[in-house]
Amino acid sequence: MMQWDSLWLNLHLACMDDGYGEVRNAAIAVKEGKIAWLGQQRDLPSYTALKTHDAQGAWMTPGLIDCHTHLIFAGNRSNEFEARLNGVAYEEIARQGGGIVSTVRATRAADEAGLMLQSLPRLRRLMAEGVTTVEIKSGYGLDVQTEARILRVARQMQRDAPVRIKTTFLGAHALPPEYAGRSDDYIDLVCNSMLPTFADEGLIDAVDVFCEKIGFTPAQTERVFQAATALGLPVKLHAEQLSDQGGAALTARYRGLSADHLEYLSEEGIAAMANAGTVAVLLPGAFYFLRETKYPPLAGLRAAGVPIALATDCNPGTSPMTSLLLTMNMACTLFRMTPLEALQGVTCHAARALGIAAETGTLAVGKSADFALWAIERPADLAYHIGDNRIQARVFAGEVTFQ
Ligand code: DI6
Ligand code: FE
Repeated sequence: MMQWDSLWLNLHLACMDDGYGEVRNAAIAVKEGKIAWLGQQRDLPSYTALKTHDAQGAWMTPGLIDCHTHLIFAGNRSNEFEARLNGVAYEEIARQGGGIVSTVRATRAADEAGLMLQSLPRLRRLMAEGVTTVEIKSGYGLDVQTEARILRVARQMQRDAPVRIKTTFLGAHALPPEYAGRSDDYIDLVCNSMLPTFADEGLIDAVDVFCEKIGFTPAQTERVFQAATALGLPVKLHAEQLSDQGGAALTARYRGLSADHLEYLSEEGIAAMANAGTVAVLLPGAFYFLRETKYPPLAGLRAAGVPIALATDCNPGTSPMTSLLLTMNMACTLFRMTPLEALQGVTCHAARALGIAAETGTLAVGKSADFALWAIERPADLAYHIGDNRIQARVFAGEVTFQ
């Protein structure tokens, strides 16, 4: 006799383990926060369950995973958005102290409570769309105390809310004003002070760099990667967003978890990622908001078998969005990904991009009972609808967070 904590009946599963991994007329059981059984309802063994839910024909997917966000920051940059649309050039905005630096200034001025107050609503909007895991990067502090504050707020969010938060240190996001003209000195601070201090406090799950002409060079990126590797931390990279810096190939050399953006990714970069198992994270929100015209090489990534993940890239400058469902529609509409690829991109492939594929990202016995239930006719509906959230219930580690 199986003894379960909860059982979900009368539903269809998209397990996402092999394509959609559809199981129709299914049931799924939970014990101690993990999936204990799943299959066709007619094959249920004899059981007892403390709680039984009738899903009334809903579809169930793994909880969605947003594997690339900068969602902890203060202030916003709608003023720049309006100025640009009134004809003010980027350069003029930057000269007036706009851009990343203006968000850095606002974030440095906010305390932990202020950052939590401004950032928690963004996390909750993601969770309202069935997101059960969120990656949150630092990168708007650019000094020891503020970078630490962002990472501590991220850890606090996981303690306060029913969600899995993976933190990524992105101290090498931009050059802080006080280091103008001294980028190597700032990389020294990142490698010799920030990284060991934050790793020692257990604040970091992965390390990222913005490798770009307007960011940091491949050589500086490699210095950060070496420091991260010495601390046993995995790496990922903002790579080939605006130009080909060879960042994806560098990340593959360090067997990095993911290379992200990739509009300017080369054939060599694709091959290197395929060989290393590095996940391609595409960010259609930034592509759309910047009105980018260079598309990431989807056909090449597909042909090489590189896993493709998707994320909101939630940030105030280039992707002020908190909808992973809209991200899926953008990936299909703008990048021509299929609905299946889009759903893989926010479940199984996103889990790989965070190094947590053993824990979540598919519906499988032994994995965390992270689910989302949807009032849809087929899994493709999730990428098809625009601004029409069909969620019926969200479950994290077996606990129903809303239904
Ligand atoms: N790439 C981006 O698009 C964002 N950061 C990055 O590395 C921009 C962040 C901002 O403008 O605030
Ligand atoms: Fe980003």
